[in-house]
Amino acid sequence: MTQNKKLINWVNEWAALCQPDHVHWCDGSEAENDRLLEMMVSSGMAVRLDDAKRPNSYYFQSDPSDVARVENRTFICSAKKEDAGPTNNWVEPAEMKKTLTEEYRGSMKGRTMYIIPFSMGPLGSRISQIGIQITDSPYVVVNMRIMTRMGQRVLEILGDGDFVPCIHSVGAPLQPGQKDVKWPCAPIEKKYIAHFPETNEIWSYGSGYGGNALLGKKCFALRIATNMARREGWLAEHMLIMGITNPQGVKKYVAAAFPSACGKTNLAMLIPTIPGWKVETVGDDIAWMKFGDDGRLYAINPEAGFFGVAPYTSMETNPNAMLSCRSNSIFTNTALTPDNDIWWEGIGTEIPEGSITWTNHVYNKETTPVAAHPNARFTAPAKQCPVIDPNWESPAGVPISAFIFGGRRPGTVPLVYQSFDWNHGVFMGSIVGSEVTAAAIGLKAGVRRDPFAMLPFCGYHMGDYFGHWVSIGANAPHKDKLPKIFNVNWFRKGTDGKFLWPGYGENIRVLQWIFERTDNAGAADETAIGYVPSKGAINISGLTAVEKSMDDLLKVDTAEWIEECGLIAEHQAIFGDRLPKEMASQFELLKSRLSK
Ligand code: SAT
Ligand code: MN
Repeated sequence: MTQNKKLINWVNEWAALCQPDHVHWCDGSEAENDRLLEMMVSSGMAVRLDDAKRPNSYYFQSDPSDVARVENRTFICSAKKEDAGPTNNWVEPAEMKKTLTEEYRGSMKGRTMYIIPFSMGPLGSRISQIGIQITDSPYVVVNMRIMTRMGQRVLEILGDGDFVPCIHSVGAPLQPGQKDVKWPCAPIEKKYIAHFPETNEIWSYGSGYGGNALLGKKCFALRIATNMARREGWLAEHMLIMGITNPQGVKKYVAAAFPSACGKTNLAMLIPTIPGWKVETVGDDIAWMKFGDDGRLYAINPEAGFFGVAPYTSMETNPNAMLSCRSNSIFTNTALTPDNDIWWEGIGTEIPEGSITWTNHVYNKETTPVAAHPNARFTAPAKQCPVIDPNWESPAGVPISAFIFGGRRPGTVPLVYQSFDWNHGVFMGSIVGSEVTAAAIGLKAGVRRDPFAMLPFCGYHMGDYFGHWVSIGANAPHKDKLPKIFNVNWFRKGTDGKFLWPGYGENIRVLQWIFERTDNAGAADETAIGYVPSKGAINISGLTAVEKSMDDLLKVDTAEWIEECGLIAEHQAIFGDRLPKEMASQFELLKSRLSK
């Protein structure tokens, strides 16, 4: 197992506090995985899906109250309140630990405590990090096995080194003889997703849902890692990573940030509609980046799987995602068909008669609004993606040529534009806005600013985070090798309220322009907001339907942008004196360009 003293002592302390019936060190083997899944099937927590249709795959229904991340119960417990900033909930660390220690006391009674050693990123990469998660949820174990590199191999690489300690309990101890429920969890006011950035610790309590419970993902790879990255001069971002190859065989990698459930997985796995272009996936959610010896920024995907939104994923919208979850996958809160397969809204077929909804009722068109929860998820191994990039596990990472930001904006924001320089690009990232997604509960619907798509994931003061991005540019070993920065908006609408751009595979046309711009090619016009494609610079051959929309798609309307500036001013004001002076001056520059 391990000789790591810190690890052994830490596990012993938590076992003493949580009082599980058993402690199990996960080796990550297939046999262990099979045992856990069989156990969950026999306890009624899981359903094994039909082996012909969906080999080695399982179905789960959560408690109806435990279906998404809980942003209002997520805390950044920095020593000083001002370091968590205006966009995070804060509780003083000692107070949070005191409260939670009482919750954890005896919380694993009647359960097994699993110890999960995991690596975020390819084993042994200089960009990777090791974490150890303690959990009392076997559902978490089998998901972590897909989403991370997990098990004995990680302990061997860890040796007596340091790790990020991650504690998780579903917060539902069992009394002697008490029968377990299908999805144990605690009520909302007892859920806590707490991060201690100065000590790199994660304490999660009361929820079994993905982003709250698979602690490698948002908690470690974003909230804790943003803190590490800031201290050490690298980037931990909510970004997909994709490789794009042009018809001449030239390949470039780009990283793109969009809010959760905004089409990021679709873009990462896009099937180009124009001949000769190829897209390959490195990651669909998170990127960790460090400068290489050649001065370029190299990215790894810290994850090993996809935790994707199921509804509206289909062979039409994202065949590569559908094929990724063909086997060896876990489905949560989808519907279950009578022949033991999964179904969801937008999967592309009619719901089979007699299907069971995510709330475990027989589906009835008249009385049931939806069969799958809008935030139903598939957990699928990344290596099963038909277009997984050959370098996706390269320990060196892949060199990034462009950053792309985007959100859902029915107006104002053109289909694509490029920043004038690095700091202007940081400013563009800082003003990203999008509609609220179903992955987050406890929020009002509508457009919200989501800087860098990091609003729920930045583990420190967002103003300081903008400053960190500025400093990455200022301290880059070779400024001319920094990625170029772009903003896209697939969601612009016409006066008739219809989307102007077809999206999906056609997005390659926008990527083509971005690809060309990273080579200082591709025609562009200088506007007040940045470089916008010149007329005819976006390749729309064979897409006659959008020809008449191109002017509207690329329009930069001064009046709309002056109105936008009013909103940007309100947004910047949130950050007070922690707004970097570079961001204030970028805003001044924008306003003066608009007034010309
Ligand atoms: O909800 S999760 O954090 O698990 C996934 C996401 O929001 O992208
Ligand atoms: Mn995400």
